[in-house]
Amino acid sequence: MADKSAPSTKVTSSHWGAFEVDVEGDRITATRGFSEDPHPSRIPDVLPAAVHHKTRVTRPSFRRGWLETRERGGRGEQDFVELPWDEALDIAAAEIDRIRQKHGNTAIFGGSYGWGSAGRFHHAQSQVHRFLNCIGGYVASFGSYSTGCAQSIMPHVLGVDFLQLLYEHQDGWQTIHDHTETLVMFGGINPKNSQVSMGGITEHQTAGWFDRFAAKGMRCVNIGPQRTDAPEGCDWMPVRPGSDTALMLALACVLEEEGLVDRVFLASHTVGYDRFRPYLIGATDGVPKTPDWAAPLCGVAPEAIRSLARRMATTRTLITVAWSLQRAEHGEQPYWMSVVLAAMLGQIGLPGGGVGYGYGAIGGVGKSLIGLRGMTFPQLTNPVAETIPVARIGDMLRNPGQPYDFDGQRKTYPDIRLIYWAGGNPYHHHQDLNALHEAWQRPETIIVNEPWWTATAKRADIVFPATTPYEREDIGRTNLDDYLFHMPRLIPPVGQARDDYDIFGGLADRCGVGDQFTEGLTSAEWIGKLYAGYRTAAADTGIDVPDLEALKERNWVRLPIQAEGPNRTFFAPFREDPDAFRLGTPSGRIEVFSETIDSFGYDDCPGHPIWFPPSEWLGSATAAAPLHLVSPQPGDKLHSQLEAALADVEGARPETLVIHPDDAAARDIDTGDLLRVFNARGVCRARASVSSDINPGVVALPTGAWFGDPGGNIDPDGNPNVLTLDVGTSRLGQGCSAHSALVQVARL
Ligand SMILES: Nc1nc2c(c(=O)[nH]1)N[C@H]1C(S)=C(S)[C@@H](COP(=O)(O)OP(=O)(O)OC[C@H]3O[C@@H](n4cnc5c(=O)[nH]c(N)nc54)[C@H](O)[C@@H]3O)O[C@H]1N2
Ligand SMILES: Nc1nc2c(c(=O)[nH]1)N[C@H]1C(S)=C(S)[C@@H](COP(=O)(O)OP(=O)(O)OC[C@H]3O[C@@H](n4cnc5c(=O)[nH]c(N)nc54)[C@H](O)[C@@H]3O)O[C@H]1N2
Ligand SMILES: [Mo]
Repeated sequence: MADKSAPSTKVTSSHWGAFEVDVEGDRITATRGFSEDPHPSRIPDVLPAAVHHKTRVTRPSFRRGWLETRERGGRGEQDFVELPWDEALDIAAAEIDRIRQKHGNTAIFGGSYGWGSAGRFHHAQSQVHRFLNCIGGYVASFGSYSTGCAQSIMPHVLGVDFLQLLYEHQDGWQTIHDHTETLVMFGGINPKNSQVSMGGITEHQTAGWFDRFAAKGMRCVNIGPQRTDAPEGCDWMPVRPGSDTALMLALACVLEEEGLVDRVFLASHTVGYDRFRPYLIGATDGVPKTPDWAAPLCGVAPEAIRSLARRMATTRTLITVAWSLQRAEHGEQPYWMSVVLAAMLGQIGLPGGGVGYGYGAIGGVGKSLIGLRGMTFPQLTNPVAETIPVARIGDMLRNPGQPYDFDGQRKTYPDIRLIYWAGGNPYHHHQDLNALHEAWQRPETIIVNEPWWTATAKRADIVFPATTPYEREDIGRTNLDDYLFHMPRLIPPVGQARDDYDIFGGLADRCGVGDQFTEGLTSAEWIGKLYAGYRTAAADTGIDVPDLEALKERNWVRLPIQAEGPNRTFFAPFREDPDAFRLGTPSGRIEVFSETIDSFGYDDCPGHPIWFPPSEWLGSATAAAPLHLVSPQPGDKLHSQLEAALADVEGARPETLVIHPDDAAARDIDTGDLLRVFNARGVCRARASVSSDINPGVVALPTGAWFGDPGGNIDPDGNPNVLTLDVGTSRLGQGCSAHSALVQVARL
């Protein structure tokens, strides 16, 4: 522990990058950007206030109705009773035991989705999963809110795990810089989002790359509802949200009409184009997918579509697609269609050509690093096989025992009696929060480990106060970054907060699996053990990393793992010899038509890409809900983290809603006005920002505000998830459909 009298400064790591922290006595007093970072994030500015905020959970707390009578309703409405740690752990362990004895481990939901914090040992999700595995397992969740739909569709189309594709088989920024002439960005590439990366991003470089692209004369086209989704200097082609597939089909149709299709590539490297082409040219449904057909759907003039298609066919073109496009109803389609369009252009496997996903979504995409094994706290094996697609939690709670479809499987929702959440905030991340609040009353018991009184903590029965990364020692190291950090313990735990490891250790002891959970090791011993394993694996790759004592001394090191020269993705050898380097699809080729998907018989995701209008988009706008709401990631924070202190900043809440001048004028709205944003699902407040950087008919309200009162009451700080639609992307992907929502806006 720091000497109380001597102020000190240390560097620590986080999902938004490294930063310096000043400590005086028991308090964090200030933060500053890290010296090696060309564009440090401002997110930690509010960190000192957040860490010591009055909304910290300071003691184990029990919802009164649950403690007294085990009553289920009333979550989110009752006060909490504080108990000493030992008694609290006794009660929680007895309840966990009761549920698993009576209903079995399939009655425990431990998916516990969320970003938690960046340190590798105190990774809350690994901690809760390991604990639950020790006591016989839990119902887990598959995929992420970020890319769940892509994780289902892309293996069928490209034969590769989507996350592996993202981090190992896409062109790096240098290759794009050297070779790409036209960068066509569906959903943009936003330096605001690449501020963040899972486990950390130390040098923020995306904006710097775009300066270099501009200097080189690369043509960068941002296709989407907001100009601000790409750096200044990019062309903006405004499209209606949810219509990208129609636009891609029209681009493909121009290639067909004008003889620009690379038929040799299609014949040698793909299967099923002959099954798709009749749909494209209208032979199957009498509707050729021409620019004239697409124009009223996507709002782009036919001539602009034609000239973009010609340019794509005659220059080295990289198509990039933001993850946001698959966080929408029928999100499978723009992802699949982007591959088909790239295949028709015939540039897949050429440097700087083809298609890529999520550049700018997080900072790690596009970095070319030599792969080094990361550091993870082993979760052990889950004896329970049941999982749900991560974004179907509301459906799971509403429909126990009911069947549903997912990626070719007929599955049944489990009957959940106990939820354990650590390191995530479903009342931030899930859609249609008023409906979730209803479904959330059903389980018998909900336990949450949290540093702050988030909306999720307030809706739990048992809340254990967790430390933040600044109150414990850890290691910061991810495969997406070339820095390694010792994250020192900077201050003592706030209140009676404990590390997740100690909370689960205490529960494991009481459930009779203490030795299995801890293996007899303290957290310091675990960190030493995991780090030693990491260091040995690094040495096997020829990379020398300091021993733990030396790393503690130095605080951080930069690892020599930057890949030299243009990177070669597996599409390059596949291009050269598709028989020797088969893809992992059934045909070994890119699947324009998938016999597998076709065999599922899904009317919402047939055997080739197809245009489906979403149930909520501008094409289905009504008088009651005439505007399309997109709810992107917040620029000034990570999801709902540090929200407590941000909400105190003068003028920061309610959250800002961007609206076009025409839509504002029709409602007599000026910048700064307080607004009511509403639809049949809910109501929230927001503050207007009138701007022509957004499409008419579209409004943008970022995620991140904490959810307030349930029910018909107005959500005060502006959480867009009171308005969003909680349906799966389709029976194939079952991803979240956050970006498909219609709303109305009025002055408050
Ligand atoms: N409308 C709409 N909704 C969306 C999206 C969208 O685009 N639009 N995007 C979705 C996406 S992609 C994502 S990834 C999700 C993000 O949703 P989440 O990952 O759930 O959001 P976070 O706010 O990061 O939640 C992390 C929680 O962990 C807590 N925490 C931090 N450190 C620790 C720790 O050490 N221990 C414990 N026990 N807790 C800790 C934090 O206080 C915080 O409450 O949101 C999704 N929701
Ligand atoms: N600062 C910050 N950065 C973050 C995060 C954060 O919380 N804060 N979260 C991180 C996480 S977990 C993730 S998953 C990534 C997400 O990365 P993305 O999925 O790329 O991010 P979003 O911000 O949801 O969406 C980007 C833009 O897509 C546009 N868009 C929405 N719908 C459509 C559509 O139908 N068509 C087109 N063409 N465009 C559309 C919107 O204008 C939106 O601004 O961001 C990461 N980066
Ligand atoms: Mo995400």
